[in-house]
Formats: sequence, C-alpha cells, structure tokens
Amino acid sequence: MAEIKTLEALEILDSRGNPTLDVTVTLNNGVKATAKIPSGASTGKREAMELRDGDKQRYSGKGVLKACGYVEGEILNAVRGMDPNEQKALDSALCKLDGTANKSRLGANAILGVSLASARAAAKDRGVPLYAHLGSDTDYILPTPMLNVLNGGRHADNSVDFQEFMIAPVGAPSFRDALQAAVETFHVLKSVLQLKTYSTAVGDEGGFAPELKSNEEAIELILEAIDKAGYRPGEDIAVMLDPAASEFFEDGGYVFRKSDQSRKKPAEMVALWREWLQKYPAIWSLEDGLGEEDRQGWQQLTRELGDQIQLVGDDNFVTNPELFRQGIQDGIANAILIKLNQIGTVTETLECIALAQEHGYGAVISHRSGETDDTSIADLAVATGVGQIKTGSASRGERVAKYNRLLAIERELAGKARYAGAGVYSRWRKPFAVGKP
Ligand code: 2PG
Ligand code: MG
Repeated sequence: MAEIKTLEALEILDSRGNPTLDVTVTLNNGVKATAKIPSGASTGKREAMELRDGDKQRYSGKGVLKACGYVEGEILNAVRGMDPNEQKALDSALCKLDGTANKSRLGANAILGVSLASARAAAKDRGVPLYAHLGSDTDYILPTPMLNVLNGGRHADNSVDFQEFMIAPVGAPSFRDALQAAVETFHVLKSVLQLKTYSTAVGDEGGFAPELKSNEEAIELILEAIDKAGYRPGEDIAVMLDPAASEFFEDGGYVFRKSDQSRKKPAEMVALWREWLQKYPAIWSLEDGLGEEDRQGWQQLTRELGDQIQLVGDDNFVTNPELFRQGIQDGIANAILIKLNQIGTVTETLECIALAQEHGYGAVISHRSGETDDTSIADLAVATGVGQIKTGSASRGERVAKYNRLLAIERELAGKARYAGAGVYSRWRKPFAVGKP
C-alpha cells in the first residue's frame, strides 16, 4: 500500500501576483505529485476560508506562510502513513483536524493543497492519468468550453457591471474543433474592438476589458464577432453569462455602479434577464444572475426561466454539499458551478457533482480568477463527465493551460471520448416563448 511520507508547501504566486500554495506530496515509494491552489476575487460569503497571514509587512497581509507551516507540521503529522488512494478517509481526516465548519483554522488553501496533491500522487502511483483515477474508465465526455472573452465587474477596471461574457462552441464535433471556433472568434472580437478604437487590454481571466457604453454592448460585440468569424450565434457558438450579481446587490437591490448608476429591484432584475433572453436567444446559460442572499429572487428566476435556460448557482452554493442540497430543496437554479477551493477537498467537490447528477442539475467545472498553471480541473471535468468547463479566455498562460490539457486528453482518449457540445443544454433549450408574461 502506498503511504504519504512527506508534505512540502511552498509560497508561490498566482496569476494576479498574490501568494498561494504549491503543495507536494511524496509517497513512501518515492512517487511525488504537486497541486497549486487558485484564489477568487468575487467570492461567495460562505466559501471555505483561505488562510492569509495578515502580516501587512509582507504582500499587504496576503502571505500564506502560516498555511504552508500547517501543511508541513500539523497536517503532515495527521496524515503521515495514510493511503492517498483512500481520498474520502484522507479528506475526512483533514476536515476533522481543522475542526471548523469553513476550514478557517488550517485554511482551505492548505487543506485543498494536500487533498488535491494526494489525488495526483495516487493517480501517479496507479500509473493512470488524473481523469482516470477520479472517474470511471468508460464513456468519457470532453467538456464544452466556456471562454470568457469580455471581462467586467470585479475582474476588470472598466464600465461594465457584469463580470463575464463567455462564448461556448456548442455546435462543434470535437473539443479540438470547438476550441478552434472559440479562439477564432476571440481573435475576430479583438479586431471588432480595434475598429471601434476600444482597448484590447485583457482582464484577470484573459478576456478583453474595454470601456463599453453599456452592459448590452458587450453582447452585441460578441454576436458581431461570432458572425464575422463565420459562425452562427446560438447554433455554432452560444453565449453564456456570469454577471456575478452578488457583487452589485446592495440593500435588497441591484445597483449598476460601474455603468449608469441605476438601481433594480429583484423582480426587475428577473425581468431584465427575461428581456435579454428574448432579445438574444444565443444566450444559453446564466450564472449568478441574482445575488447569493436573494433567495426569493432566485426562486422567481428559476420558476420563470428555469425551463428555458441553464441557471448556474455559484456564490449561493459555493460547492458546498449542504448548501447545495438546501438550494435544490428550495427550487433554486438548475445547475451548479464547481470550484475545488470553494469547499477545500476533492471528496466534497465530487459529492456536489454527484448531487447535481442525481437531481438533474447541470454542473460546470470552473477555474478561479486568480489561477496557476495547475490543470487538475481539466481532468476533473473529464473524470466526472459533467460536460462543461469554464476556464477563461484564449489568452494568459494559466487559462490556456487547462484548454491545452483537454486537447492532450482528447488525443489520448481518441475514439473513447465524445465531445459534449450542445447535448448538455438540451434539457433547458426549449424555444424561448417571446412575449410570455
Ligand atoms: C466566478 C469566478 C470564476 P472568482 O465568479 O465564477 O470566473 O470568479 O474566482 O473571482 O470568484
Ligand atoms: Mg461566478
């Protein structure tokens, strides 16, 4: 049996230049594997806590030396000798050792570092790729990528309130063709922006971040780019949104501070989304269309639009099985966003995905806005067969690393995997009833 022998933790940098953890597990047979931990900006209030040093003398308090110390000290003492193949037992030992509900004592960054590096070590020890270790070995599905080509909200310094405008090549026959279609559109979008003398500098997730006249202009520009690239909006390439509405939910209303300063009640926000869907049928998915605390708004949104479009819960579920279970009971959303570091262990992440599958919810595997070159989420998407991944645009190395990993997996699985494409969305893609109250 393989056993965990040592743990090493190194304070490295994420894609925003903030410290994060690089954790290496070494097994008694010499097998070594590393995981690097991402970090969000538009975080949900109930996410597991990432431990930061708070020492203002270093990295404005964002250092992670304490978390590194826990990995190499207390955590190593607790997990030394454990079998990395027993992920559940390992993760439950980590949670127990931490002792808090949100992993705030040892830090979700420290805990996930050990949990994920152990999964990688177990895969290596078995001599299989991570996707095969975490999943079954038949019927692999390569995910539809959602590329965030226009950035706003907390991810960019511009006048756009909504955080993410993504394109998803749903009509392609393979992952490779899908990526090509999306990337070609990304390049055309650049020239569309240049023609309008807009900036083509990119935001945190590699999408362009121009000063636009309105949130709606972002959609118009994307539709123009899809068309000019030679693809059909809503057939070859769909549009997916993550406005990250918790970020502009204030005192029970939605305030568009970055654009026109207008304020909307929850019901008016639902009406706005209905209007957008009617006007832009190419939109197939809406994540965090309302704020995490707006439970009633979410219920209304799900009731009214949940049979026509994918409604993804991110900030409200925070990849937490308990919160997700409650959300399902409350009739909130019809899909969940999956981020390993929101919950802090591989086991709980897999539990959320299983819950989604059991209840007919969609699941989207996701990066964070602060990333590293770790590509585990690409494997996670293939392992679980959820059929969707969002991991940024076609620029910035930490984003394309995941897409490149999927290209490699696709080649490796030649003939044994199919591309998810439009199929994932068929359960919600009823023709939109224009004019329905
Ligand atoms: C989101 C994520 C990733 P962040 O809101 O879905 O795109 O952003 O990592 O900043 O929470
Ligand atoms: Mg989100």
